[in-house]
Amino acid sequence: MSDLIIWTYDWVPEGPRGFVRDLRLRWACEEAGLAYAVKTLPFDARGPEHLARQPFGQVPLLSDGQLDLFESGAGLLHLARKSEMLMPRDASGEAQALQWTIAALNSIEMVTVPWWFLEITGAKENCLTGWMQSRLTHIERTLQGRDWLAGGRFTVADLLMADVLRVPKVRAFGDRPATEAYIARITDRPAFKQAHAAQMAHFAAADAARA
Ligand SMILES: N[C@@H](CCC(=O)N[C@@H](CS)C(=O)NCC(=O)O)C(=O)O
Repeated sequence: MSDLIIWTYDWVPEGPRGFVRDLRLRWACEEAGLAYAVKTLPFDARGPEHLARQPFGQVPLLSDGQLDLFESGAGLLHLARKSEMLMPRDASGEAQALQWTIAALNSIEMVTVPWWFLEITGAKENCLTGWMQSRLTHIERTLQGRDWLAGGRFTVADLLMADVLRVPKVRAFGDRPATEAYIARITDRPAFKQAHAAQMAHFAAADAARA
């Protein structure tokens, strides 16, 4: 029995299924061959117990024995310390993987999430479009020259960057062939498919339990 527990919601509406961020942690465990269990927190009633463990009432959480971690990025880096599969052990490869992991969160997702949120809320003019376009253009140029972001091979940074970029509205925005090939290649990995299928099955079972 593993000490790793990934916490997600007991149920979510259809829209976010396949994109709830517990998938990042499931995917990393699958890549690294780390055993894990999945447990749930109520989606509808986020009480003090949830808030004590995740100050924003969100998921995912990662438990490792006595350690409880929130923020999917923190969870990924914790898992990466357990497996060279996710993070190179040489100083340069590790530094590059850390750099690109933070870039995925702080230079790309920081723009893409508010952008698509404005899109789905039907804002007449999305004032973040120019900013996002600029970031995506820079990523496209970066990916034109390489298959991977760090250390010349797949790392946790690619897992996270691909997960950030695969959001349908972002993916459909503009014509960025290198980025599209990157997302397609990375989400074709068996570990992604396993994690994705497991999340979809989890929420389908939740529907059945509610019915
Ligand atoms: N920065 C957080 C974001 C977590 C997040 O947005 N979680 C979503 C599910 S993917 C959530 O719990 N949404 C419900 C809410 O914000 O109330 C992380 O990466 O863990």
